[in-house]
Amino acid sequence: MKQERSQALFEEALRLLPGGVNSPVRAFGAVGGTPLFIDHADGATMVDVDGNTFIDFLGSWGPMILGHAHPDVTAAITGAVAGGTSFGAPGELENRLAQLIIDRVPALEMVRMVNSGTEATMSAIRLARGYTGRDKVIKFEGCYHGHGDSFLIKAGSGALTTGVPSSAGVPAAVAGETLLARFNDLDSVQALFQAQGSEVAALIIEPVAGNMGCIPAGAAFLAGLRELCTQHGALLVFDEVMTGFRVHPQGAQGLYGSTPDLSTFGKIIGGGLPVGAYGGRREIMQQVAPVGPVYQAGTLSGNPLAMAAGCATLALCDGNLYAKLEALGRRLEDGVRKIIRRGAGELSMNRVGSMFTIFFTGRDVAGYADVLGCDTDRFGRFFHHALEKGIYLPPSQFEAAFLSGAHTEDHIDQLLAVLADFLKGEH
Ligand code: KE4
Repeated sequence: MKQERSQALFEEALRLLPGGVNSPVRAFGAVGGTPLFIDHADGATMVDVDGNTFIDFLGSWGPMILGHAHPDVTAAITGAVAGGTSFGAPGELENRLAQLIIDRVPALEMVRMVNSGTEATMSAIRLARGYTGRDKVIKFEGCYHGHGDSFLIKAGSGALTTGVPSSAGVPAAVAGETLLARFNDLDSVQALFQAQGSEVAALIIEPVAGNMGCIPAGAAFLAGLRELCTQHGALLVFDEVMTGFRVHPQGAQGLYGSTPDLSTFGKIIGGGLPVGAYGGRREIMQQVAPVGPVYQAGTLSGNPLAMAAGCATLALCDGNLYAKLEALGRRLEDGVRKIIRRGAGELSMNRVGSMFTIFFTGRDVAGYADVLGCDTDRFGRFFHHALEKGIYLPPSQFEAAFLSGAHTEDHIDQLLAVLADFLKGEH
């Protein structure tokens, strides 16, 4: 595969940007090789600067549920841009997108728009702390909620899994306010609440994890989290930045029938433009400035172009789209399971709707410990085998892949053929 232009641009980028990228996972560190510079994309395909065409199963890490350059989204943005790009004052489109989100998620009475998923989760935790007057936060090993200090935490050696920084620059004092539990392990949560429940402001979870690969939470586990949070007066926060309007018209909370106290969103609600949001019951959200004491702000929050793209995207997230995504996802999963049954090699798969991960392990993957058993070198070889065959997957075993309304059965069959070919080549 020709890569001269990507290589030249990457060498230039290495002089300009840390690691040559504006977000670490794009640097191909987990799979090796030179990251491809994308020139343009349309529907389910992306074309790089060397003219290589790929079926895109990354979908920009989740936002592109309609596929790239959907004409309605493009028209909404170009229509809005003619009227100016930012005013720093309220605009009607902010009401429109807020209403679209609130109408779809029963647990929401109010939302606040921000510019990224990280801003949404950071703000939701600050709000939970302000609302409860408590400082501790419980999160789960393997879940990612953006790069806020309270989330860049790994389990410490302490008996109560008090957090320690997983990144330089995170103060130990901040890390000490984060407690770590194990995904799909209610006992690990119960132990934390029993020991420090009166200090816990919030428990935050990806209801379908996407950042250790795709791992759905068990329904009983989520129900148990709801009970524990209610019992101890902590807020239950669903981080739906990835799952929101991805796995169900009402997000994962609709899929599971759960009712979190706060929810965070991103990705799809911006249709590819920078948008995040957090929301919940009115009595909680009224604690947010300027009406309440919890401060949060942003120059470009509610930006008219981003609002236009989000409104156009959500308007098309209808029953037909979710039915199509489920049919395509089922076709893919059936195909992978058939390959697994043929005993082609140690392989596992999780899928929720149009979000999935193929794991290179022989074990079922229900939590972080299972993921750590994956053969990441084998995944790297598969990633590059697929790339050579015109298939663009997330460049890490610990990520979720996505389908869009622009994918077809033929795209699914091409991915299945590439997987089967790779496994055959291993023997
Ligand atoms: P952003 O700040 O990247 O918009 O959102 C942070 C975030 C919050 N919560 C969840 C559940 C998320 O998945 C994310 C971001 N997801 C990653 C993909 N693993 C974005 C890709 C990247 O970091 O470049």
